[in-house]
Amino acid sequence: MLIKTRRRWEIRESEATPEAVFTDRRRFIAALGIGSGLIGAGLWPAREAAAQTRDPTADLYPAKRNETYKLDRDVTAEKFSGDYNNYYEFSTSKTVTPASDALKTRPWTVKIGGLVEKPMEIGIDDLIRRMPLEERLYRLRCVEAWSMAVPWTGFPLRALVDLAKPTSAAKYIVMQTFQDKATAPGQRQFWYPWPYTEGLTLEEARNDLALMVTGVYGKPLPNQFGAPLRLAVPWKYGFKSVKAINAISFTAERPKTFWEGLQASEYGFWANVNPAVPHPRWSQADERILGSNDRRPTLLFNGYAEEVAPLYKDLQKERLYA
Ligand SMILES: Nc1nc2c(c(=O)[nH]1)N[C@H]1C(S)=C(S)[C@@H](COP(=O)(O)O)O[C@H]1N2
Ligand SMILES: [Mo]
Repeated sequence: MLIKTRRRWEIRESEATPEAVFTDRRRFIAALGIGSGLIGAGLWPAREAAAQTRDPTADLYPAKRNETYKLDRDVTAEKFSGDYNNYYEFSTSKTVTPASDALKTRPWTVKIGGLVEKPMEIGIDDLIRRMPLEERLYRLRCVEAWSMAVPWTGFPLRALVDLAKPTSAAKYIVMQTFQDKATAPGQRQFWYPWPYTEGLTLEEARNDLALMVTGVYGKPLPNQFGAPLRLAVPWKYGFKSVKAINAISFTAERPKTFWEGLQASEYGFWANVNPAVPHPRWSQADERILGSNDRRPTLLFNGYAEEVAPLYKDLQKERLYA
């Protein structure tokens, strides 16, 4: 066998090689059909092995990359992006594993309701198989002034909106995270407005950039990234990109979001990235690149102005950037 001796203390190739090489190697392993053999032999870290064997859609990864979406920087290594997460259901520190591994992501049902032609409940595997999966390289800018760049796999949110068929009265899409105090200790902290709730206008949801994410680094999403379904809206601060979604509804009213509920003066509904508009307590002018001490200037709409600025031309009276 090719990858036979791998000692526990040796670093994984995914950490040492560029992402593209990593993806190719995975494709190669999948082609040989030896993935499960490797897992069985204990050559993969246990946690990853569990995720790989459990996921009934694993055969869909890696998905073909959509080359439209380019980065202006290197992809962040998974050892950094997968080890520095915001996931308040599990911890308010950046170390959410292994706590987040307690979440069972199968079976998983997504409820779609509100102002739609026909409300439905759909199993996650059914949903994923009905949607056009692709890989996109996206930046993510957290409101805390750090950023990363990752290869998400997912499908355009627009495809889900089309499936749901909102009525003409619908103006917003609202997405919520699961609620389960037994597995998510953070949800026992009653002063947070659980469940984590986020929303977009329907026009934003239909923008090409809005992506529903089911995987990353060429494989199904590890739990700390928000498995089995999370949002990626890269022109907005990271807190808009809600994780572990199990309810989606269409409304006429703008939803009250989780962070708005906690501190409306600091975290609003729009939350578009803008280096010229400081957070009340810190500058947003630049950002720390995850996994390094390098800082880079933050860009308007996180570098996606060309794609999304037109969405806001008639909304200048709104508090668009916080
Ligand atoms: N359900 C839920 N979704 C969430 C959060 C959270 O605490 N709970 N944190 C948000 C924040 S602040 C950020 S920056 C991103 C972080 O995503 P990552 O951990 O994949 O980098 O997830 C967002 N989605
Ligand atoms: Mo964030």
